[in-house]
Amino acid sequence: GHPPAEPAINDGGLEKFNEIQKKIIQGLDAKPAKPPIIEQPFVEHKPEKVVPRKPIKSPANKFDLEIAADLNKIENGLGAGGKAVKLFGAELQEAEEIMKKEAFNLFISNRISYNRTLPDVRDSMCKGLTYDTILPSASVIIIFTNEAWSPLIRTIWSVINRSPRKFLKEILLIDDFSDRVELQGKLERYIETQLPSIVRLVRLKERQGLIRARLAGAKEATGEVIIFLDSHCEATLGWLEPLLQRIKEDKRAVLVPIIDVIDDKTLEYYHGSPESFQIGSFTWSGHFTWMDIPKREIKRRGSRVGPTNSPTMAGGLFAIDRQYFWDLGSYDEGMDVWGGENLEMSFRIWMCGGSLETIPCSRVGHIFRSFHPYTFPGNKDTHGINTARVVEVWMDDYKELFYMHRGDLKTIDIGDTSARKKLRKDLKCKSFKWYLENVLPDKFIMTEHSLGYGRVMNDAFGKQLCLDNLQRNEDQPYNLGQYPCHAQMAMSQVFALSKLGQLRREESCAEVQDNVSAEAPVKMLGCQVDPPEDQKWTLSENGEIIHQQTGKCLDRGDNMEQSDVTVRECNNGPSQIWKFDHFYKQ
Ligand code: LR7
Ligand code: MN
Repeated sequence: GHPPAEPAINDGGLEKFNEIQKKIIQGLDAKPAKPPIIEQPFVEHKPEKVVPRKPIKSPANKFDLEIAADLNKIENGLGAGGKAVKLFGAELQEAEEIMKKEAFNLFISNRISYNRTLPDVRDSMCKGLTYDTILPSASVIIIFTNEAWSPLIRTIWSVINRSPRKFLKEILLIDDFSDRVELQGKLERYIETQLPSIVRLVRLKERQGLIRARLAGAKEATGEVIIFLDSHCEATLGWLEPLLQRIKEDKRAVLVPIIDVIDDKTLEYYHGSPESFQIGSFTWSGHFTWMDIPKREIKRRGSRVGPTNSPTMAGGLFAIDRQYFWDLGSYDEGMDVWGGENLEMSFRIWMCGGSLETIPCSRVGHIFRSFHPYTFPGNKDTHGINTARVVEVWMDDYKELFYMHRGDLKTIDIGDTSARKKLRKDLKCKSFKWYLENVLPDKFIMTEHSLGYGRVMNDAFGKQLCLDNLQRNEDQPYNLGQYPCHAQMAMSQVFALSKLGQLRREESCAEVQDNVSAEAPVKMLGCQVDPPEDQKWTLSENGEIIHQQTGKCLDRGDNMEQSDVTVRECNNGPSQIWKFDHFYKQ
């Protein structure tokens, strides 16, 4: 094998590394990808009958004027049927200014009816399904911190308008210590005068973060099933019944709807093809991702609209039997603000005897925002710290794969996790290995499925370069790059040569076109379970990485700085000799 790696001579990438860290703290790197969107014909439907407003008991006050003024802003029919709203000129400019602060188009949202109609986006097979007349009752819990007024109110109305009254026991609004003016007295007044009495508001006395805010909601709830929603959602027709039906059948089934995209700029409710939805997965860096439904799961679930086993959930929108929520250990109270709780709960559900399922006939839209429009007290990387708690408690030795991407978190104080470790023991939960083998059997595990992994270094010309994704968007094909090696392994420089011959990252694989000329770029694109011929590589005795189909060698060129790598005719030169941090003999 190769000798162990020397520490990198010049860590020129530190600045960039810090840049990435900053992004992670802001949650930008952690943003889940939007599911793919395939347009289908638009079908409008009328909402359930709107609840009459309550007669106002207490005397009129200043908030009534504000509430009326808000209603005056609303333009008849704008955004109806979930259609996009487009702005021009001065309005567009004003909206863009607002978006910089709110992370979505509040200007448009304020003009769209709180009760707007939405398309019936469900698979046609859903309309043929029938549900029991007696189903468990639901408490819908909407947590928020400094959410803008109109998306919050629209979320509430969408639930009221599209949930059969006999199943909707209550809507609980949990205010995680907002200080936006309009969320103070005006909100109580709105609830009192405009909303049915099933809506209740609970104010937290200090900022708790979304995890403890949800816990507070669950403690207040009285329904048999609790359903959590983010505060910028819209529920569509028939969203509730299939969730309640499935929990009635199996109390240990935790359910997520299909989460549709509400466009952050136009407020369009996208209606993707019903067959194209994706389920949740995760990356070793500790982030939630979407994945296609594996063939074996399509076979197992039988029907296109059957409950679809999902390895993880996005976290914001899910239904769970209330008792089961507590029996299963609710949430890790040691987690702050945002991030990680969704993977914690996903692993826990599967490893401790439950199942996590996507219910295709239940569809709820969510505004995917480009940043978090609220503060992170202490400016902490809560996603990273929370995720470190997850890996310490649930991932056994596989936690090393996480630290490989987030070496910075290995030494940071993540608080006490002993209560959660005890919970895992008490519930007699299975191992993470079991989870990987049974719930995510196709997941690439670098330490088990490769011949070599880590940084891939080239020492030519007295200056070490490493393979690097150069921060290029991994959701689409990109050219494989190189960059001065980081002293510590950084996310952008983690690569592996898999036993199947893939030169890969976690989800992208290196490919070279068959009919290339003397020198050709190396494309990184989505890996496949059975790698195609043009994505196969071998490692020679002296460290060349040879593309099988073309017989060409991975080559650094004469580069000394950030650049793209290529393949060239093999020549045994130093620019073609690579070594991995970790290397196993074939
Ligand atoms: O300190 C806070 N207190 C809160 O009450 C921070 C947030 N919140 C509220 C906030 O107002 C919102 O209603 O918590 C909710 C979620 O916050 P978002 O909307 O900023 O989160 P997100 O949609 O960007 O992130 C997703 O991942 C999070 C991980 O912690 C949560 O689980 C979110 O609920 C989750 N959102 C979804 O799953 C919606 C679909 C997104 C996808 C994919
Ligand atoms: Mn959200």
